[in-house]
Amino acid sequence: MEKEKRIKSANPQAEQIIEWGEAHNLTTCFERAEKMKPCPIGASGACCKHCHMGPCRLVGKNAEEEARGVCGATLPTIAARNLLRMIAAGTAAHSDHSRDMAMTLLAVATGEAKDFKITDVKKLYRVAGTLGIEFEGRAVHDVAKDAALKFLEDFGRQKGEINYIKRAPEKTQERWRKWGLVPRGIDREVVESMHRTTMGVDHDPDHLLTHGLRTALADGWGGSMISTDITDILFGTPMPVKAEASFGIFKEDEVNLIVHGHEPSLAEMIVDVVSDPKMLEYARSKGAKGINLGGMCCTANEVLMRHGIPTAGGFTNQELGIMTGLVDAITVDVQCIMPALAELSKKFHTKVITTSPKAQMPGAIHVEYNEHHAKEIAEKIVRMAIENFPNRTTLGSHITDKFPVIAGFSHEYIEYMQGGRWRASFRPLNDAIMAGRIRGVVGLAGCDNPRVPATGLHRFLATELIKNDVLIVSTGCGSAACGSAGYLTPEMALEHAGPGLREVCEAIGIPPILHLGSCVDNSRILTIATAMAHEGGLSDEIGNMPAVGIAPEWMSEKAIAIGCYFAASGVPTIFGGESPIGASKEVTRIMTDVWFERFRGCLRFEPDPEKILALTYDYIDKARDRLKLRKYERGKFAAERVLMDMAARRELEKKPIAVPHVGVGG
Ligand code: SF4
Ligand code: MSK
Repeated sequence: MEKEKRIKSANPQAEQIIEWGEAHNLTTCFERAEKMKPCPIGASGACCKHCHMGPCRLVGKNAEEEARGVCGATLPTIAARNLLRMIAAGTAAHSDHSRDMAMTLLAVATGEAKDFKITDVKKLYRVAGTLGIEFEGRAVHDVAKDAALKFLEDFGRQKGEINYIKRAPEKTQERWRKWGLVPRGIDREVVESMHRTTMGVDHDPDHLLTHGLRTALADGWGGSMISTDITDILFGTPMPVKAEASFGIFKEDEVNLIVHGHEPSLAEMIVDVVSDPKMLEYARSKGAKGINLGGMCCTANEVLMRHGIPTAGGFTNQELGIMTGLVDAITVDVQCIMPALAELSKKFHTKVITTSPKAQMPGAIHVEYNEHHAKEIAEKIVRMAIENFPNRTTLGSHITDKFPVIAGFSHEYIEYMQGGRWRASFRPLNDAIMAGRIRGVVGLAGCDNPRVPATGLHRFLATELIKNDVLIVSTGCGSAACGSAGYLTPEMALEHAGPGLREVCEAIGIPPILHLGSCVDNSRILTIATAMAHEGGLSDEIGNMPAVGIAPEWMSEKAIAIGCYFAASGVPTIFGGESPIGASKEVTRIMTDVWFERFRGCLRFEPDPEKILALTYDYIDKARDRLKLRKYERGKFAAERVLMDMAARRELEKKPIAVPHVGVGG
């Protein structure tokens, strides 16, 4: 009997390219994922290779109680150490990206990075306010320099607390202080994680995991939040823009250049350079009608949010993009870049260009980026793409489908859209949740993964959740998955949202899925949750809100760091797939029950998407019960406190103009 063919991607265009690749003997992550079965011992966290007496694999019926590594380590110790190392790696990735942003801000402030400027001065001032930096009557660049130096202190601080901890609701901070979670310095927490997990140091699973949460908070309220704020200051705080998504963004008659990875600075400069008339003329001289810039993964999200640059999609689309045969050059910087790109590109005409001093790839061309010469480097890259256009052949799976996308929902804009310049607030959203129009809020984040029909879980959960009146805020490749399915439009609300959510979306004019940005922009979710807590009527801390985080197709260690800072901040978080610490019942118990008890958040793993939904509704509905909110019933709302009644308006008029309660500045 013929073996049933597995669907590799839920994106029909992606599936078409995969099939074309298979017919042309081109291998992708989808085929490699089929061949490379995960080792069940490592996959469940039961393997330790932290010293050369091992690797030790703790398996067997009573492994939890009886198995020991050569040194005597138990299964819970080994699983907890494995998780802590994942958190440390994820935190390091986000935060090293953030450090580069702080260095760029400093170079802009001191005039060494002449090609950049401070775009959002208001945001700089709000950030300065939070950091305790005087800004009135001072030169913008002096304020920016002080802010950059203050941010850089957060990386190397040995004692004390990272700056942004004080942006969290008081009650959330109290929980952190009670359990010793407040990070001192970002680098310090990462280094201590590596120290504690080396052979013969910390052996208590709860103690290890507590430090894991401290390290994760150094990411969420440290590295990631700093990066989001600096990116907004330098390149502008996003507001809604129209764009397009999927493989149809590539143009047959134009030079196609893709920016892929995570760091936004070079991509921002490329955005400028591609519209330079001299460059367009150069492109025309090579037979192209223009230069078409597109994005991939989170660099895509950065330039999509601020300039409406189209995205070819998320993580699993990167090889497929090259297989369209239409990509003349792809620049990559750091994180989520498949090393397979270089080899694959040799079968086409595509140039793969590595740009980070930290990341090179055999077979790729290296053009090192440096913010002091940003424009010159961007021009060199654009020229390389143009010069490669005449080398294009007809080889490739040319796809024309693309979908409209509305992106650009910064937390500042979300506040603004609920009341305008004078009455910006989170009142309407809180009221809609209280009335039962909106059942709750889900942060749908994380990667897409070739081990499941890629993007399929994002699509399934997004449609089910909005049908049940759950507002979605999305980031990273979760957003790309929704965008490539055509879900990031207001029409999605009309066609698919439940009656309550639809009403709210229509009243405010928003899609039911709000694209908040890249993976580091998960920090915007923390800021939104904090603003909701400050607004009143729901919970006075992030914990106990009718809110859940979901990363159904996660693959990166960064996702684990995000899941843990959500958990520590008070958001129950559900990841898809098998648990990477599933071998240990004790570690699983700590991360679900113990963390929920202490922080009102947790991190759990659930491979069944229907169960992910059931768990999500359970967390949301129980939070509604605890807050004594009206029981959610689809289509039935409490007698309404109108989106904005007079009393609420008067109350809001008293507030300072458009300064978020926490917003960027606290
Ligand atoms: Fe084995 Fe212990 Fe060494 Fe880990 S640290 S490899 S459990 S001996
Ligand atoms: S790029 S971490 S695959 S979201 Fe931010 Fe996407 Fe996950 Fe990378």
